[in-house]
Amino acid sequence: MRIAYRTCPLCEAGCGLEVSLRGEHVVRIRGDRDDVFSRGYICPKGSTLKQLHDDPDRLRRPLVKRDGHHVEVDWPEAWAEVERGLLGVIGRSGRESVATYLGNPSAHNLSAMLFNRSLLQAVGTRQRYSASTVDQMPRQVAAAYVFGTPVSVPVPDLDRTDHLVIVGANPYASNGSLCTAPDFPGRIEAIRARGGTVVVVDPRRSRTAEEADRWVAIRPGTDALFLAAIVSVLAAEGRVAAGDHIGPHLVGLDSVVAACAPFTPDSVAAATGVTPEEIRLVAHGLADAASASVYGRVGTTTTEFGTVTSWLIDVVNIVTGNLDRAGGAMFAKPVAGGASTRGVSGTGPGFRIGRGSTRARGLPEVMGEYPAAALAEEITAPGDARVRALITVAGNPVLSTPNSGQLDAALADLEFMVSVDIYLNETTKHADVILPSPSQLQRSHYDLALLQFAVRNVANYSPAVLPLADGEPDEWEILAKLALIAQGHGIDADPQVLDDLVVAGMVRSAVADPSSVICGRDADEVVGHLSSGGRRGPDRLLDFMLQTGPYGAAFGAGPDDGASLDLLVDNPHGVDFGALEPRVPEILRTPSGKIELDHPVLIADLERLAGSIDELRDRGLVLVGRRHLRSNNSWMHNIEVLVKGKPRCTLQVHPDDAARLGLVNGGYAKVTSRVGSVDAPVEVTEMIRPGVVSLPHGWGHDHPDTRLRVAAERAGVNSNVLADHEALDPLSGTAVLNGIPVTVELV
Ligand SMILES: Nc1nc2c(c(=O)[nH]1)N[C@H]1C(S)=C(S)[C@@H](COP(=O)(O)OP(=O)(O)OC[C@H]3O[C@@H](n4cnc5c(=O)[nH]c(N)nc54)[C@H](O)[C@@H]3O)O[C@H]1N2
Ligand SMILES: Nc1nc2c(c(=O)[nH]1)N[C@H]1C(S)=C(S)[C@@H](COP(=O)(O)OP(=O)(O)OC[C@H]3O[C@@H](n4cnc5c(=O)[nH]c(N)nc54)[C@H](O)[C@@H]3O)O[C@H]1N2
Ligand code: SF4
Ligand SMILES: [Mo]
Repeated sequence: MRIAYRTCPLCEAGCGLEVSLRGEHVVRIRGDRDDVFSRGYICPKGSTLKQLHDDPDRLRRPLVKRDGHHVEVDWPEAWAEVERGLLGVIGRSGRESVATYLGNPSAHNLSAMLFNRSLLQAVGTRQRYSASTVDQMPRQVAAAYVFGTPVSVPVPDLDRTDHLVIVGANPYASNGSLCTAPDFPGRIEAIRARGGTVVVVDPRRSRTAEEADRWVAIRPGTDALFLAAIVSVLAAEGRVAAGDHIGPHLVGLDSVVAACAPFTPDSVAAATGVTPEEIRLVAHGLADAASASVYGRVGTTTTEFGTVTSWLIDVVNIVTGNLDRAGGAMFAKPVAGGASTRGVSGTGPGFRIGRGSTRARGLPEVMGEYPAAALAEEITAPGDARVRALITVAGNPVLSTPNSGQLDAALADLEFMVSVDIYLNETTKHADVILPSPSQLQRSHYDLALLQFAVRNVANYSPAVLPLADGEPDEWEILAKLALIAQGHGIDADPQVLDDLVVAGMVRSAVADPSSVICGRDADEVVGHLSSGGRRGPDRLLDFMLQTGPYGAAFGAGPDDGASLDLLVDNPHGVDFGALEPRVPEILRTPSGKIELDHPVLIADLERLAGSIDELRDRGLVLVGRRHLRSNNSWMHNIEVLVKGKPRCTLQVHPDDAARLGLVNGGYAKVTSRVGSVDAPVEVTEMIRPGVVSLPHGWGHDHPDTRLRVAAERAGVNSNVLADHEALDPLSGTAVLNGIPVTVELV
């Protein structure tokens, strides 16, 4: 028997796992009680890394499509097929005819975090897509305008706050997002246990709402109105006070407050469905609390005012004096560094979008990518510059992105597609080649992305629990080889060569960067140091980031106990660098070096918001999503222990609406939007406000030619057949997945 420790890579909470093994057989997985961050907490998904590893449907060998069917081949054959297909399209139609789509698990994957960039560079296309534009992009865009980088996202200081207002998030199901906090539920309960208050703003009485002191049953898509009204209430009462710690570093407060003034509680009550009294109550709760924090997530970002809503969350935190102080909304200082710690404090180029635009609709680039909602039309709309090939990495856009029926058809139309994925599913069934990455237990891990949004500054590294099979490449080697092939280096090109180039590039730019702790050092010496002991690939790059990060050992120039990979290897339960500390003004990277609260793009969007009040008020039935603790987006429905039990893909309907529409519990309803229609089983429940129905996303596993035997038995329906690809938050290109106008009728 041996025990291995491993951070769970399935969601943003990053719980520590204790894996018991007999030889190479996993016997048990439970929470690691000594983990410095999660302290033994685990959700039902965490222990299923074993089932995931053992899943007979999980791909272990590459698949190539022959005569319409996928067959297993060996790696050289798969690579030859990739080279033929990819270079064929590039040769005929150019690099812009190749699109890339990076999915959510990339953000939980050290290989992908460090080598996707090389792949994108090698392909050399602006046709880049990812799950960001069906998720958090608005939150990042708002942060980039105001604080200067897209990762300068304030998180609620959960463990010290007296008053938490959760808007459009359900951490009891999701375990939190853009707020890395293992045992988020326990942290919420601790707020109440120490006498604090929790308010949940959600059209559904979610599990989180049930645990809160107050549930505000807002109408979907109207949170920006609600938040602006809070600002207007506090301004009218003369209670706007950013605090002495923020005031000197803030510009534009007065103009923002003035711009919010017209959004009085009376003027937004009908559209939001929240009474003026209740809006005032929430405003007063925030202003009266010793410390408070507003936190918003998917229910706020995937809406037509996603960016302005995210910004208004920051505005409310600022006007109540809660930005960047204990118990308020604070910034993590990631141990491995990131855009919020690099470069020169107090200066930056300013954020802008629109370096390029999509071919069919002219939608602007945002953070180097185009809206996922535009991918289908970029493939199908006639023209020389059509997308003819697609590379997906850890993505399932056929279930995850709007108007998925259209995308499904478009993918069938491609000349070539290659997917790096672990399943033959609704998306990868279209791929000519599927390159399987090893299982989650077969690779090392560090949460490079999500620890940038953690409620404590911690660092946790896990080596691979299980070895790779003979000849099985690690995921970074797959991505590096893809990059090399896309660059024309051929199928025998060695990923190790690219790895050496990447590390040398990183080191050289750091030693030449006056703001780096290793500025002026000898690059070769640093590379030698990193490579001693034979470290390569993501681990070597991670060591570099840890050593040069804000707590770094800096190859001997930093503190003795400074961060390095060796330090983390010696501390398998993680290293705790402490509670969040104030970071303003050090974190600011705006052109002025201030918090640019009144960025003209954001102020201007308030006009669009004001102009939509009547339309939002008059909207009929709308659809929202939801998550379940035992499910994970679209891809964990093949794990029997997670999906067993009563069906979860149901249409939740309030009893009043059910009566009006003639729907009965357990019956079927046809849900129809502008772009599509699905038949779903009805669940009549008081847990949703009237006028709103809810269907979870990620289901619809009834596609032929997939290999998901367990999932197919409980296929469910795909809610994104209903999401309209034309409905976007224009500031971020993010799809409207919540608040979709629908009609519902009895089947
Ligand atoms: N209607 C509606 N739609 C939504 C949402 C919603 O709330 N409502 N939520 C959105 C959100 S927040 C997100 S993040 C997106 C997710 O959208 P996507 O990222 O497109 O989809 P996932 O369901 O995460 O699919 C992940 C894919 O990665 C594969 N995979 C899993 N692990 C690995 C790995 O380690 N390596 C590789 N190479 N592949 C792996 C899986 O087999 C699967 O094919 O969906 C969005 N879509
Ligand atoms: N178990 C599980 N955990 C997950 C995932 C999963 O699929 N399953 N996915 C992971 C991913 S990729 C992400 S991004 C996170 C997401 O994490 P969360 O944002 O916490 O996700 P949800 O649980 O979907 O919660 C969104 C809530 O917003 C509400 N809502 C919908 N529309 C509106 C609106 O217009 N206004 C307001 N105020 N509320 C609204 C919904 O009813 C829902 O309760 O979860 C992550 N964790
Ligand atoms: S909460 Fe998230 S990180 Fe923790 S065990 Fe569950 S899936 Fe894994
Ligand atoms: Mo997400």
